[in-house]
Amino acid sequence: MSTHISVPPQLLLERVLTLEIVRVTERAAVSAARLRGHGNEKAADQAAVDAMRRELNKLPIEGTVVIGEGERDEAPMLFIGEKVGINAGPRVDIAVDPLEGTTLCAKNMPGSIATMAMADGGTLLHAPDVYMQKIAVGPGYAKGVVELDASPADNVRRLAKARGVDASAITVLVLDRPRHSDIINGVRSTGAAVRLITDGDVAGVIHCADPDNTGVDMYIGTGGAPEGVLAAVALRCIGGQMQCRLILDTEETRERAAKMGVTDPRMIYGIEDMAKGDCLFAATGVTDGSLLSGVKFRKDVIQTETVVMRSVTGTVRYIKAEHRQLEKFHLD
Ligand code: VTB
Repeated sequence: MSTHISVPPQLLLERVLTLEIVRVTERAAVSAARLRGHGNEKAADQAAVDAMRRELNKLPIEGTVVIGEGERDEAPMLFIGEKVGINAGPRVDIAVDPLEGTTLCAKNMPGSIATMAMADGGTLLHAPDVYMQKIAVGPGYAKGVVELDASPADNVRRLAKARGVDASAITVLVLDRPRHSDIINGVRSTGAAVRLITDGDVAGVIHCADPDNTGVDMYIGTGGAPEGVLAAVALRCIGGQMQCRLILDTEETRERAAKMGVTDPRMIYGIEDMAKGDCLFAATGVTDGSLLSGVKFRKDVIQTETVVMRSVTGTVRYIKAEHRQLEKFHLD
């Protein structure tokens, strides 16, 4: 396919595509938001996936989905390996979570987002859809200030010391799951606070990057690996530290991971192991949340709020958009 684009591919990824990926997450968010509170997770997710795929296929990229809705057999769209874009332009890796927090959206609870990342081709970790242990803190600490294999109590103390505060001044964000009871008890044993979330650990990790405004100093727990890679891209742009390990506790998961190039099943991944090239990250609020406002349907306007980040400069932009050509959105 021919293209009239004469912008050098590198510049495209660095700058021009920044706004393009905003369009993608905006459209996915609007589509999902129409189904907010309808109690139907699948329908909301499908709407976001359809919209995201449609928009991705308009972009001047040769894109490959490396983090997607799942592996080909179980995901009809935006599956890992799917090619997206107009097949002209820079070769890029795409990571998507068209509706992060499907349950939050279905129940119309705070914190669901439409999110994606784009990176130089071959630079994102190809993670299978398995669980991943994660720990994350924001920028400004010495490398290794907290560690995945240290105990939660130890990590709280180390972080408190680095901040020059008492452990009781630290808040740790944790997914509310029975599997995290030891983490929760360990954190609380130091006097630190736990903030529990029911879903949405991409936004959860991002909260750590701005503790003064979010009140969250650290994220600890086991969530999805795809969400881990997306969060790593965001922290790559804004700064911070993350350590993660895939949970490959069965022959089947180890085989799936091996097929994607994972040679050491016990490897601890830092941010640069998950996102080693230049990258972009965007997320649009679906329901209202502490990071982003949700989609608002007004009489003649649809309003969205998106955060978009670039690793090259570390620029973080919050884009509040008012969409007036509503007929375009009736496709969704
Ligand atoms: C997290 C969270 C997601 O899955 O990754 C979580 O960020 C982990 O899995 O929003 P379990 O729900 O199985 O514990 C989600 O909640 C999405 O399902």
